[in-house]
Amino acid sequence: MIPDASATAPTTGHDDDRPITETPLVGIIMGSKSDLKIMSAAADALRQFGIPYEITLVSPHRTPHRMVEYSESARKRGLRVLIAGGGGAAHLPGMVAAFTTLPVIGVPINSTLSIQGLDSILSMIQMPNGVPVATVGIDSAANAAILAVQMLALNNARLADALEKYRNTLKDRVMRTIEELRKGGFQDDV
Ligand code: C2R
Repeated sequence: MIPDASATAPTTGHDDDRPITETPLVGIIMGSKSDLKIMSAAADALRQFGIPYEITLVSPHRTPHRMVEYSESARKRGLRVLIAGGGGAAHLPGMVAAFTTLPVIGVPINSTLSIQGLDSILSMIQMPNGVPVATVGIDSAANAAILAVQMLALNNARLADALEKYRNTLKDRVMRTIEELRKGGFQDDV
């Protein structure tokens, strides 16, 4: 079993017609412990949606064999989506994508050695045709998790409903802010 740490949560996150299991559906991996402060946001978001996940470190250059083993075993172990974060020469998402046909979401990280995250994002986005990585914004680990939930919601009505509710909370927050601004004298045109 590859992961060092795993976390599971009950409730939703499974095909409607399947029994609920605690098997991780999303694998969160990153190049270094120093990425955790960013990547933990992905874990937090998955927990909010009740998605069982696993989280561990995999470095393509420091632990290349572990990377291959993790990627090749991911589907067999029941994972459906992988979220891979890295800083600097961030080859993790692309190389993981080379070893699995699971969807891979890349999170470029503005780490200590990074050139403001630009090197990381450029290492991820221009993948060769046939081996895509869905790259989110720099440090956007929460968005990576939401994208993973959207993928899982394709065949899960409960998750789709949870996403709808989540979107409504975003809308409500903006509408409340507009009301507060108006109370403070802000005049908008709509
Ligand atoms: P350290 O703090 O461990 O030096 O890592 C990590 O993702 C992290 O953002 C600094 C940054 O280096 C990244 N990292 C890579 C690789 N391994 C770690 N780019 C690799 O093998 O490509």
